[in-house]
Amino acid sequence: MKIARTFGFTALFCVCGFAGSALAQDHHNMQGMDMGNMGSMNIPMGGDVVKLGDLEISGGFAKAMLPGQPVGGGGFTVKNNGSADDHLVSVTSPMSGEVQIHEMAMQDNVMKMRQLKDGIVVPAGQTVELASGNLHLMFLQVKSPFKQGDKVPVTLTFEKAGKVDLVLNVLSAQGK
Ligand SMILES: [Cu+2]
Repeated sequence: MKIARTFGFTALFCVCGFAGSALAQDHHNMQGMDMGNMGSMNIPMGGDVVKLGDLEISGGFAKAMLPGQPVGGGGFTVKNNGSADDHLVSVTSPMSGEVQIHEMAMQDNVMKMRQLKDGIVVPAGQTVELASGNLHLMFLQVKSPFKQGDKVPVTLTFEKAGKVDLVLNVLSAQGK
């Protein structure tokens, strides 16, 4: 897998803190990401399991931020138990001016992250993990830096299933 081979590169830097050690340690998660049935051991410790229609959302987490750091990272896992695709359209949080959905991808041999302005598809019968670095949430204009043990409320909007509130548990800066 191309991404896995590039973990050591400094080009992996991502301002929301997903590059480097977290990616290197979790790259087995990324490799398993397109498999529909993730073992629970691969899901980071996080918030509760929330059900919304056919969707099951779990493992909500955010990373602790350094004082003065304006941008934070986080994620969750969403499983689509239904027979129709759904689509995560947007994420908002009262603790952040804007929440973007990001992906990291190789571009000209450099790992870059970009905003997925159209959100992401959650295919029928599959699990999508915004947690392992490839896909993640990025919190912009964070009002006060997330501290380990804090809770970050977010609202997810899905095209079919609608809106749901989720609480992200703030883990260490390494996402552990
Ligand atoms: Cu990012």
